[in-house]
Amino acid sequence: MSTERFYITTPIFYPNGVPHIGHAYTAIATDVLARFQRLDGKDVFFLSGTDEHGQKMQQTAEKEGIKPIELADRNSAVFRDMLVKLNCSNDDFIRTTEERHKRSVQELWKRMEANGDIYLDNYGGWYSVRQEAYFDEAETAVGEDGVRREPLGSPVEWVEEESYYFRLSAYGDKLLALYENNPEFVAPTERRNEVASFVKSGLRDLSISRTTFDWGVPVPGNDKHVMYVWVDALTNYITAAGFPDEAADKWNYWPAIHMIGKDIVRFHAVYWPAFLMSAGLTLPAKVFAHGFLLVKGEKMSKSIGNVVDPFALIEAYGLDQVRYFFMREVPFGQDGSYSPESIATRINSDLANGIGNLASRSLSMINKNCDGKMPACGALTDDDKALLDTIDKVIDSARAEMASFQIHKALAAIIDVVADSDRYFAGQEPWALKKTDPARMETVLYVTAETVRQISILLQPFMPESAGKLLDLLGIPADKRDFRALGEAGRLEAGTPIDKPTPVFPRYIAPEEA
Ligand code: ME8
Repeated sequence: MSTERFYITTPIFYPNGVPHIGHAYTAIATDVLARFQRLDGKDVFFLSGTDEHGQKMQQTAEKEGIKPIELADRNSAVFRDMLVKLNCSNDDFIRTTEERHKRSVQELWKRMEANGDIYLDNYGGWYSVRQEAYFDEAETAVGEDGVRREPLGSPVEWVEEESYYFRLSAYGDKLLALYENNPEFVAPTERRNEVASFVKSGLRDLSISRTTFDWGVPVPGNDKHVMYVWVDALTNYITAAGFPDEAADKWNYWPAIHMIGKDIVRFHAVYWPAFLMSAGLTLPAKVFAHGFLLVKGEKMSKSIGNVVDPFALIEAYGLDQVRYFFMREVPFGQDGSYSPESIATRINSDLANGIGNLASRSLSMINKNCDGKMPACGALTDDDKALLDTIDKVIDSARAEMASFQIHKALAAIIDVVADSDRYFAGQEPWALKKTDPARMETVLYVTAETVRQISILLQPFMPESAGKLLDLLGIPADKRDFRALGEAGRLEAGTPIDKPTPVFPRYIAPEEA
């Protein structure tokens, strides 16, 4: 039987600036999904990368007096470094300036053209010389002086340039049929409704080339034109699966699940499937749009000065703490707010006082009272069975929640068992049993440690390093850490040496209190 494949992507990020916490959030969530499926036995391909062409890149480079490729090289490396620092397990990192991508996007263009969906016409719009950008008529307004201006106030004039168009208008019904027949194609539901109503309101053909700048992939057969950056960018997802080499094994990863922010749903759920339909290629498996991270309820922006640097956040709180916080705190798919207080609370209540404390209490008792070895498990009482039954079944709910991208609920289901175990441990009073019934104490410690084992295995996608440390403390070998080892199949082995545990989740103390 061949292993089921699972292909998942982040958006490819614009390297015209450095990453912020929003980029990190997408990357962490996608990594959690990828790691979960890998531990669950799937053959996973996880892709991220940078989107390096377009007018904005060219303009930023000009302002800095460097070449666009120099800007792209510099900042793409920072995004790549962010993924490393976040401990993301991506299998590839694509840059749209790579040769493999040029070949792929030009082939996609040719197929759409061969299908009769690309034609040359004039593109007309209100153009601001100062902004070097077109604006929709609705975005502009005529002032008292009779001059039409764009929202930032620079004058606009009607400009026409030659442009290739994609016959998007021909795909409205097909797209609506896609959303209808495959209701899970775009998620969550609000996003699906939003794209469906956008398509229902009528699609206009899409201008897909530019002649006013040259930082892009040339249009095949007419290199006066470079491709519109979204045609170029979206195609990265098939480039990385080896397109146009559809005979190669790698192509079997396609279609992918696209994880994105809610700002770019239209591109992924309208334009992208239309391009693929036109080229006769398989559509993505799914487009899931998560919400936006807000800082104390406010949108992050450079002008407010509240943009959070992911590197600084990791430095302040620790990587796994940051990963845990965002995955647990924000209902995945909705907007979520971040504040230093909320992150400190989560770290202390769920990690330091929660799983950290449970592991250290039970393992120190084992180390001290059971000859530094995992004790044997005696006859099970109803309380023991109830706790083991709870932890043995968590994978079922976690799997179901992850399959519907309810990452926060999957994580809650796992971490909630810590409270059950704490109650069990307190109720059984192993410290009292030490004198009255040492064999019973051993069983209680065994059952508690077994719960810690399974919680740790399940926490690996969320906090890979810390969960790994917990499994090290329990002496679990590398080949017994995937989801096949959950439940009875992987029960702890009596006699395994247990050292005095080192703390995995220290309490967070704000610097001014320290
Ligand atoms: O849009 N909260 O790149 P980009 C949560 N190159 N996520 C956020 C966020 C926030 N405040 N801000 C950004 C592009 N993001 C294109 C994509 S794909 C073919 C091309 C995340 O660098 C979110 O995932 O502007 C959003 O979709 C993405 O960063 C935009 O990154």
